[in-house]
Amino acid sequence: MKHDPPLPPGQHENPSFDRFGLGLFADRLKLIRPSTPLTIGGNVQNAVTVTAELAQLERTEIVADFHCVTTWSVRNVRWSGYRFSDFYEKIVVPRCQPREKHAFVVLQGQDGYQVSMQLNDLLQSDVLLADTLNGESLGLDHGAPLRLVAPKHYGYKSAKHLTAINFNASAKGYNFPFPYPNFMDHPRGRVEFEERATLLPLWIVRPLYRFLQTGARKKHAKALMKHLRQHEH
Ligand SMILES: Nc1nc2c(c(=O)[nH]1)N[C@H]1C(S)=C(S)[C@@H](COP(=O)(O)O)O[C@H]1N2
Ligand SMILES: [Mo]
Repeated sequence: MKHDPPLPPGQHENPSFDRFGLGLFADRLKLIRPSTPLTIGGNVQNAVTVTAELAQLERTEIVADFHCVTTWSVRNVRWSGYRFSDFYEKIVVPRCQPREKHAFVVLQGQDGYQVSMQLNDLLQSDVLLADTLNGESLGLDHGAPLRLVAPKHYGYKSAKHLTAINFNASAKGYNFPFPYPNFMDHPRGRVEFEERATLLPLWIVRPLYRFLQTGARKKHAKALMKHLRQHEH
């Protein structure tokens, strides 16, 4: 029998990989289009919209554990798509000519979700713009048509249903929307260092998030079922 290494601190294994997210976005599946152009903007000379260019990049596959900040993890998830670093070097730099200061990147989803990450974290070789999960095109549940996957960061950094990527000098003003408190969005969110939240100590954050997990999972599952029922033919 294969023995998996222990999970990162404060995480427990969830047997299945389910749709998950902030409650506010659970019911926004009607906004998701199956193919959408990706807009690149922010502190760049030229904002551009890319559609076919992505497919010119080399495809790559990773297998990684997925860790949600609310303490659940799923082992060995297989994603494929394009390395963010390739996307940056081969599309963003030549086409958009980013201005000097753009250490933060804001990722926006078609559902209105947005989250920021440090550019140097995104340039790691295991960070993908992914369009398949376990060998199949991404479903509505897991971020169709294109999502970020940053395995060393908590799941909330892996924005689903990507529609825009903005290169900015700072992450200021890009917190989660009302009613979510600012402490929920850590500027880095690295799993290894348990960067779950700012301000609050882990002995409060862990049980609080673990408590919120069940409701969020149910809400996302219910909204997905409702959406699929309404759109079946
Ligand atoms: N667009 C969008 N991306 C999102 C979210 C969301 O609600 N909307 N939730 C985040 C959170 S908190 C987690 S844990 C993961 C869940 O990914 P999954 O639905 O594929 O399990 O997506 C992240 N990306
Ligand atoms: Mo999450």
